[in-house]
Amino acid sequence: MTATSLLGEIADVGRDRKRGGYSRHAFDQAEGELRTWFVERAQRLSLDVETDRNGNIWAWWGTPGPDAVVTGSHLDSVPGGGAFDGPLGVVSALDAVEILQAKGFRPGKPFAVVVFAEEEGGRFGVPCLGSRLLTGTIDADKARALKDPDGITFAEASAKAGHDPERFGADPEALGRIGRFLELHVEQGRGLIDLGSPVAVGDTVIAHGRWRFSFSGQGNHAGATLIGDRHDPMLPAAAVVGAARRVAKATGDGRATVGRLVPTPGGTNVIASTVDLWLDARVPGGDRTRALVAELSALAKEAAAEEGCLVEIAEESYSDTVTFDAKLRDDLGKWLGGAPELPTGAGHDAGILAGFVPAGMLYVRNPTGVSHAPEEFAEAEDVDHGARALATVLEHMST
Ligand code: HGY
Ligand code: MN
Ligand code: MN
Ligand code: MN
Repeated sequence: MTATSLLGEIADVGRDRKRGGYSRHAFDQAEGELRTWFVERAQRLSLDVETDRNGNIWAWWGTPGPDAVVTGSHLDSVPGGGAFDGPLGVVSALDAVEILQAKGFRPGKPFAVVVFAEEEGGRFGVPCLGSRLLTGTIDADKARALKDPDGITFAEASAKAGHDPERFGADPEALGRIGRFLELHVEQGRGLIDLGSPVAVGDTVIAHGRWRFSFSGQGNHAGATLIGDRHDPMLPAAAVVGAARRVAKATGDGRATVGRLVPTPGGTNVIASTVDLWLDARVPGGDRTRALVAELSALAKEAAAEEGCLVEIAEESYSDTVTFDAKLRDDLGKWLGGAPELPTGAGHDAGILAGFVPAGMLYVRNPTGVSHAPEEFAEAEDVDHGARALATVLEHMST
């Protein structure tokens, strides 16, 4: 494909998935349309498509088998996300196959393009749900019971989309086939802008996790209730939001975000009875992420007690710092003529798989440096450069 048509396809995929509003699991109708797009695009390349027990979609170039070269990413998005986070990796993987097929290359090993389900955790709350299930790093019962903001469970959503949630769980056969995994992804920061390079090789993913803080107080009348008679859960919640920035800043390189805060019942003239907020915390190295969360938890309990409220804090997901396979990382750099290496603060399916198979990443420059927002972008020539770079390294890996 030409760079422009490649960019156009990514924009189309990105737009399609936006129709789903907040991120949807691969089983959901919005993702269903994306699945249809992926299956049709893969079949045009004579790839054989199958969906595994956990809803991840595999497009095989030749017969599935051991020591497979696997590349791909995800199609789901965050609420209000851009078009490139996920689709760039999937479209580039298909384009890389097209490039290799056009030059008459045939892989000397089993080869697959994969789309992992629910990577953002935007619907069911746990990121990389499809790759965590595949690798057995999330309990299948816990996964089945995960609820979306409308109270629909992952099991219900999956069954509605024609899957059997009872089959969820570790898939040693599918995992055992992967020889090496490589994910191409749009960069989600300014690294490549500052390096002045269109492509970089990933080296680490910093530790990251999500915690739910549930504050409960006394719902009441906004006008008739004197300040001294209030137990307003919004107060300790607000204290945590402010402290998250202060505590993260104090670590020097940590990040803490409250992007989602839900008061119940949520009336303008009603003092909330409960307030739920979700903390996304990420600090490079060691146990510093959990230390940051412990500091914020202590503050939350103190602020809740001061307002005569209660608080419950639950860890919803956590991933330790990941370092990608050193040999693959070095080979990628060599095959790409010395592309720079880049750490990332964003989580990826490659980060989950890195705990089980040699995994690596390639990043493509994002000239805005913005991600998880509509401004997320990649120039046509960088998109094209990324797809060709992916084709180059996949040829080496598959020979
Ligand atoms: O949240 C992340 O780090 C990634 O974009 N899923
Ligand atoms: Mn993302
Ligand atoms: Mn992503
Ligand atoms: Mn990812």
